[in-house]
Order: sequence, then structure tokens, then C-alpha cells
Amino acid sequence: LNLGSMAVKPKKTAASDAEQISKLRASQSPIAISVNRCPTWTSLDPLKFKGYWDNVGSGILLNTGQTAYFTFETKSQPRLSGGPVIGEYIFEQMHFHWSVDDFTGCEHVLDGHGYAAECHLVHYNSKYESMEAAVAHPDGLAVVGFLLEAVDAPNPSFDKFVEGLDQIRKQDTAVQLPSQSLAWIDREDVTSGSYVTYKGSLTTPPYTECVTWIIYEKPVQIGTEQLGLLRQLEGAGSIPIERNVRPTQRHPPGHSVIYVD
Ligand code: 1SD
Ligand code: ZN
Repeated sequence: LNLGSMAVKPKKTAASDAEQISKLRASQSPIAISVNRCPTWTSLDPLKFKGYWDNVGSGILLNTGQTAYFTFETKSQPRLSGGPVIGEYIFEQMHFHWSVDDFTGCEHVLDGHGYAAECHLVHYNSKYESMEAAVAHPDGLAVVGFLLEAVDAPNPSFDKFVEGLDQIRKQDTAVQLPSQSLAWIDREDVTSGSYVTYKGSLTTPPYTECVTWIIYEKPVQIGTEQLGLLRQLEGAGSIPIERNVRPTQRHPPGHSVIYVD
């Protein structure tokens, strides 16, 4: 399969482009990716994020003991479509991975750059009844990943979210977040930003190969103090969660990662 040629083939429908991706071989996640070695796909429809910014109500932020886990309280959840996914995927939850330092907290590694944290927006395919049903299928989930880069100055668009983190230090505690708590997800950046995409797995047990991964190339900046609040979260035994990152996995033979510009 010569993916490099796909960018120059006559224009196909977006669905058939996405179908090509759905046939790609899955792998375990996360992986390290050399972005400039990925074939570039220019003919894909843009990714569409629906309901992320308009009318999204409040949410709940929970310390699960493994991560900070956010869900919307609204009945109608945000949706993801376009790009490499076929049909519509429904937002289920958002969570974070981090570490004690600013360079080993991300799961995916692009061009050898490590970052302080990685955020995952987990969506399940609307053709399945629930998240639980979806994970049993190779096209079950679409997870959007953002790499978080530590910088000195706080990023004000994280403020509401970070205030919430301060209140869930103990395991199994939760706090209600006001609407617009996800203001740090920039509409322009996600609609027109470049990303890499591949078929992979959950990064936590049971590591099921059910995920279309979409990892944005441009990291989101977060202040060191703001990161500190993530690192303060406690797991079992009131011990801070030091590291909740799976190491990068080997690419199986014939595995493909595609760059979408
Ligand atoms: O780590 C999460 C895990 O908490 C759970 O959300 C799972 C989805 O069922 O996804 C993994 S991950 O692959 O998004 N890291
Ligand atoms: Zn994750």
C-alpha cells in the first residue's frame, strides 16, 4: 500500500479517504512519530468539532486516582466528524497524562520532543450504543491528543480548569466546573491545525486496538504553576500520581502514520 501516492490521486470523496485510513493496520499506542517521514494527506475533509464551544454547559472534574477526568453534564455531548473518521463520534470524556518533569509527561513523541503532559479527548463511534460497546470494535473510538508544553507564564485560558484541579487533590473527589472550562481548546487551532493520525490502541489496560488517534502537531502551552496543580493530584494512599504515561510502543511492520496538513 503506497500511502504516499494518495495525496496525488484524483480527488475522491471524503468518505473513501477515511475508509482507506480505517483499513490501515492497528498498532499499540502510544508511539514515537517522525513527522517529516509521514506521507502527507492533503485531500481529507477538515476535522469538525461540533458543540465544543457553543452551548456547552458545566462539567464534572474527577480525580480517579489515576488521572484528572472531565465529563460534560449536558445531555447532548460534543461531536467529532470529518478528517480520518467515518461518521460521527460522540464525546465521552477528557483526561490527562503527566510526569514529574517537563519532558516525559506526554505519551506520543513527535520528532523526539518530549512534553510535560498530554490531554486526550475520548470519543466513541455513534453507530455503537455506548463507550463500553464501542471499545470492542476497531472503529470504536477516536481520541484527539494535545501535547502540553511547560512555559513560565500561566496560560489564562486554563484558569477555570486549574481552579478545579486545586479542589480535587484527594482521590475520588470531584468538582463542578463552569461552562467554558475548556476554553484552552482553541477553535481555530483544532479546525485548521496540522495533525498526525494512525490506528492504535488504548494506552491503559486492556490496551484494546480500537482507537483512531489524532495528535495535533502544535503543542498547547501551560504554565509551570498550572502544571503543578496536576502533579499535586493524589492517588491511592494519598501519594501524588507521579507518572501515568505508557512508554512508546514499537511500530509493527507495515504500520502507517499519516500527516494531515
Ligand atoms: O487512559 C485512558 C483510560 O482512562 C480510558 O479513558 C480509556 C478509554 O476507555 O482510554 C485510555 S487512553 O487510551 O485514552 N489513554
Ligand atoms: Zn489517555
